[in-house]
Amino acid sequence: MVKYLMITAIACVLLSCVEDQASRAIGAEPNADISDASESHRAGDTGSILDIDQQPGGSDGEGLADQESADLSIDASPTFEEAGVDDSGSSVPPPHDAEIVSDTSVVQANLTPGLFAEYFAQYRTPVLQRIELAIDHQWGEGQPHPSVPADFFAARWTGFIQVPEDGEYTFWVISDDGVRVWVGGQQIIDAWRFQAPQRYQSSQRLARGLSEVRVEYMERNRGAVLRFGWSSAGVEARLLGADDLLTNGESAGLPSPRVPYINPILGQNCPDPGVTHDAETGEFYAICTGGPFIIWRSADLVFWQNSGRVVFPEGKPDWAENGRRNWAPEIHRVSNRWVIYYTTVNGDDILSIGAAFSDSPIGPYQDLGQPLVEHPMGVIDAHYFLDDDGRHYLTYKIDGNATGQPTPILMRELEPDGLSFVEGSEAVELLRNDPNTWEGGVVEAQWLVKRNGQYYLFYSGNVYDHRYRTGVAKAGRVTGPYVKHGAPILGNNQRWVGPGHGSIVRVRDQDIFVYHAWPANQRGTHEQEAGRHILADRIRWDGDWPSMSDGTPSITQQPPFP
Ligand SMILES: [Ca+2]
Repeated sequence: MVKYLMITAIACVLLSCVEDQASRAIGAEPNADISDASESHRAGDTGSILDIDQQPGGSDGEGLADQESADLSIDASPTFEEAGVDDSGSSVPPPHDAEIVSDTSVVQANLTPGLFAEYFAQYRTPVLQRIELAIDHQWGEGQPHPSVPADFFAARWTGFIQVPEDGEYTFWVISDDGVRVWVGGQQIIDAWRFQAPQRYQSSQRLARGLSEVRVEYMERNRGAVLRFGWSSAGVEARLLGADDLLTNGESAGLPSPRVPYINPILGQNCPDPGVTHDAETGEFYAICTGGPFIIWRSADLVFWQNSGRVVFPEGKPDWAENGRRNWAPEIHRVSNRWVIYYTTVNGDDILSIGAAFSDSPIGPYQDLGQPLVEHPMGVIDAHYFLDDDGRHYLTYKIDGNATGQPTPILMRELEPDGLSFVEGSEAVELLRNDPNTWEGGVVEAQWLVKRNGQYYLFYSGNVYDHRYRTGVAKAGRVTGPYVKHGAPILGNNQRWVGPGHGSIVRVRDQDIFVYHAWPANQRGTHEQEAGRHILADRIRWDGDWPSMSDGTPSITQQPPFP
């Protein structure tokens, strides 16, 4: 954190050199570091920002909704100043309206021209804070600053507008992608969506003096534009600039803006995702079929990064055959540890279930040292379930379809450590495929939850290509009997096919189904080379059965997760 803040501060310093306006912008003593800063970066830093004669970027392909707006003359020359960020980050509370209205002159003494700008990488991580004298950004496909990525970032500007006289003012923005604006504590523009450049405006009666302003912005990818201006009977339409805007030079201390997401959440091959949420840290973890089981991590369930850790850095455990089949791992919090259940082949080359445990979700993992479940027909797709009476269970599928046999899904009670079965316990059959239905020769990839007093067993059926689907069955007791919903609850659409093999991730009171699906090709079958990407959709519990989106993977922007 400290290192990051230092980098940020230096970056701001570099910008502050550009227009030689440090004294103009910052009333407080300039930081000694400012004058010492190298100027070597400044041309690159500002080249795109100051290029104000460009038309707002058309890289999203649709151009401006209102071309007139691009012809507005611009008086304010945007410049950027060191924000004087302290080591504590953005913890300073915003000033109160009461202080401003009651004695404008006193407060103004502590204010400087411009707005306080904060940028968030991946909509979440603060990467840059600085004062900007105007919001006049035509970033195109470039980065706002070397510390800010070109795509998938958000920004917020806060401060005050100097209203010259009582009257009605029209505020306008041109934005690609989303924007929302508050003036005087009221939201006046709400265009919080991914979009090509659009112009929005809204009128507001304001009293002479200072009025609080907040602008929030989000960029997905491709072109990026944000310009913010106003007009009134006495103010010609123009950008809001240094004569209009004031800031106390401090962060508003608000959390990063939360933004919608669009599937996929991981646009690369990562089949059979086993996903979990660490309620203590708020982090999410995912592992997929294949290889040594790479452990992915995410702060928001939408942006994922390779943690750099794998479950099997040394290769397979000794009991396993050195085949390539490492399948369908799941990661679970089991009592006080993390346990990964996985499928591989035993010494007789028969699919078997193993387990490995760790004190940390990213390992290192210690293998149990022997198979946890074996079966002559092979056994795959282990899934752990903790019932609300404190009993632990493992469910798994007998891999009968490999030899034309049925595929019963069984369940057996585990000891609390999740690494052995309760003595005397027996496996109970929960579900079996019906070859005369959409399931064909397979049910598998089960995930069990208890909601509203009922047990719901999500599962996948049929061949794991474009024929794959997600179904659900329910029971009043954990051991069944389970009654099937019948039709799949998640099927194909023109963008995604074969949705299934998901995990249910519960965040606060929201269940989210995180699953894989193939990108569809033009024939409506799966795009083999693209692999199975990870998607996420909310589960609704508003009927007798759970449902998701329109019964197929969502393809439009979805609200942020809780
Ligand atoms: Ca864009």
